[in-house]
Amino acid sequence: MSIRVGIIGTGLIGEAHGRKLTSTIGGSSVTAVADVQRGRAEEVAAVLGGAKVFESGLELIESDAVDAVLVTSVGETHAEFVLACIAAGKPVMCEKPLAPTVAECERIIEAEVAHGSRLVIVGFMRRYDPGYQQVKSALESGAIGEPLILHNVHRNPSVPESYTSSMTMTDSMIHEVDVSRWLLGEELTAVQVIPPKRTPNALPHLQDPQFAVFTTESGLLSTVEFFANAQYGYDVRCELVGSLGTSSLVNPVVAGAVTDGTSKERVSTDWRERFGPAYAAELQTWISGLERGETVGPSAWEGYAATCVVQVGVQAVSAGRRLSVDYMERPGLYE
Ligand code: NAD
Ligand code: ISE
Repeated sequence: MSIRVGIIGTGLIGEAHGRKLTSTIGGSSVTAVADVQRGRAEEVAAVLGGAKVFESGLELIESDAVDAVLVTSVGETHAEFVLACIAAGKPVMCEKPLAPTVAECERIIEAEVAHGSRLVIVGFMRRYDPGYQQVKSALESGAIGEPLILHNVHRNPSVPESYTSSMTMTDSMIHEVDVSRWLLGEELTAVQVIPPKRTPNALPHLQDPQFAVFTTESGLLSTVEFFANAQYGYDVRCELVGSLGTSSLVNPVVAGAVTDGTSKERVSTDWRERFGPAYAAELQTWISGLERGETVGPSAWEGYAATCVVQVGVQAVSAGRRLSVDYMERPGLYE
C-alpha cells in the first residue's frame, strides 16, 4: 500500500522532501500540496507529477486523498497544522521547530496525549546522518569512556536579510540542541551565550558568529559555534570528548582533486546537499513505519524539549549570563 502524503508549504524544503517522496522513497506518493503562494504550489505540484493543489493547509488535512501530512511551511504556522492533523487522527511529520513557542508545543503534547497514541514526528534529520550515528556508536561501545564535552560547529555560507539574531537559536542552533540531547541522552538544563568578535561580513542587525554553551542535567557541556555568513561553504562539525578518547564527525567527501602535490576536497554549499542522505533516511523511516501502522521518528516531546531550550537561548542572547531551562513533567506517552 502506498502512503498518500500531502505537503503543506512548498518552499525549499517542501519541494526537496516532495522530490524524495516521489522518487527515492519506497511506499509513498504525493497526492496533495498547499501553499499561501498558490503559484509556487502549482509549480511544485507539476514537478511532483500532478499532485492536487489545495486552497489551504487545513483543507488538505481534511481531504480523503491524504493519509499523512508533511508540514514544511514557516515555523509560525506549524502548531495550527499539527493540531489539525491530531484532531483529524492523521500522522504528521513537522519540520523543525515543532513550534516556535513552548506554549504551542505544550498544546500539541496535550492534544497528542488526549488522542492516546503517537501521530507526530519532528524533522530532526541529523539523527539519521551516518557521521552523527558513528559518534553515538563510539560512545555507546564504551570506546571513548565517559562523555565530558561535546563541541559543535555549524557554518552556513550566508543567510538572507530576513534572518535575525534570535534565529541563530530558533532556526539553526536548534539542530545542535537536538543532537546534544540525543547523543548525550540527557536534557539540557542551562544555556549561556557569549558573543564573539563580529565578522566584517555580518548583516548589520546580526551578531555573527554566535557562540553558546549548553549544560546538561549531569553537568556535561555542549559548545556551539554558529556562523551564519561563513562565506566558504556549509560546514558542520562535531567532536565528543570522552575520558578515554574522542570521536569526531567526518563530513562526507563530496568531491576531491589532487594537483601540484596538494590534495583538495570540495565543501558542501548548502544543507540540502550535505544532509541529503539523512533527509532521505528520515523520510523512509517515517513512511516504512506508517506502512506497519507505527509512528517512528523524533517525537513531539523531542520537539517540545528543543523549543524549551532555544526559547531560553533567545533570552540568553540579551541576558549575557547563564539561564536555566525548565520542563513540564514528561507524559507516559513519551517514555
Ligand atoms: P521557505 O520560505 O523556502 O518555504 C516556506 C513555505 O511556506 C513558503 O513557500 C511559504 O509561502 C509557505 N507558507 C507560509 N505560510 C503558509 C501557510 N499558512 N500555509 C501554507 N504555506 C505557507 O522555507 P524553508 O527553508 O523551506 O523552511 C520551511 C521549514 O522547514 C521551516 O520550519 C524551517 O525551519 C524548516 N527547515 C528545516 C531544515 C532542516 O535542515 N531540517 C532546512 C531548511 C528548513
Ligand atoms: C535551516 O533552516 C536549517 O535547518 C539548516 O539545516 C541549517 O543549517 C540552517 O542554519 C537553517 O537556517
